[in-house]
Amino acid sequence: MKSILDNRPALTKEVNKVAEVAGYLWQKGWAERNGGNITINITEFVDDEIRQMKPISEVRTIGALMPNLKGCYFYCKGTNKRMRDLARWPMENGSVIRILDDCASYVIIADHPVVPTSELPSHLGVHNDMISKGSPNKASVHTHPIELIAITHSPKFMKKDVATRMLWSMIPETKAFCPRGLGIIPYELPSSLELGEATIKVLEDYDVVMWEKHGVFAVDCDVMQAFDQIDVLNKSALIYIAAKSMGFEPDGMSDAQMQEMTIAFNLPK
Ligand code: 2HA
Ligand code: ZN
Repeated sequence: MKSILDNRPALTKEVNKVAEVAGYLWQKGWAERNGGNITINITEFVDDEIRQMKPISEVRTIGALMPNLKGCYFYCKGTNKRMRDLARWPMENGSVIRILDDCASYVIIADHPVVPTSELPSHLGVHNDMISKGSPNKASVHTHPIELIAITHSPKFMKKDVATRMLWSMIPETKAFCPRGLGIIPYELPSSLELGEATIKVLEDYDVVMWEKHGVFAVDCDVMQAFDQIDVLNKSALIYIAAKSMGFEPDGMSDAQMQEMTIAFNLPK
């Protein structure tokens, strides 16, 4: 069977990275059932032949206006699809969509009429916003990392930057590789417009945001880097929990040690 990936090595590489990350999310226990979703702006890999491809779905509305996404193309995980299946069969568990000229609707163009993720309005809203700011970010990942979600069940960690400071102080790499920290979004209904809007707002100051008692949403230049940011944050949460289960509150790196590292690695304050 023909695939949009045939003879397109650059696009294939991007989709294969999504599949690899989907496998990690499953192995880490962050992607139960159909949990989580990934969207990638693949417009830079689209050629004339793809632009001519006929829709394989009816026209579907996004539910919000996305003025910067006219003629853009995205690979999206399918709604109700499993990350563990996507890891092996990315084009059966996700699809490529084209945003139409009204900036409010889309069609699926390949390979199968797999309907995109339930969080599509949040994801596309974020992509729309990143384009408006000239951001190089092309990937957005939503997943359910166990230990990071667990800390959101404590109100003290829901205060601005309390979780960020704790996570950064567990191991020097965390601030180095997630230099903007973890933004906090108080609980909102999954898939809601409110959740999407809050995500766009908090992403102005962070690359990874926490949806209280639900999961994280991360953006980066590619899917692997978005995954890495979540992974280093969750590693810190694991160290915190390991210390707590040994019966003590971890000291964390001191302010002086954090400061020294921030200067040495040229990180934002
Ligand atoms: O796609 O995780 O938040 C399943 C979800 C929705
Ligand atoms: Zn979710």
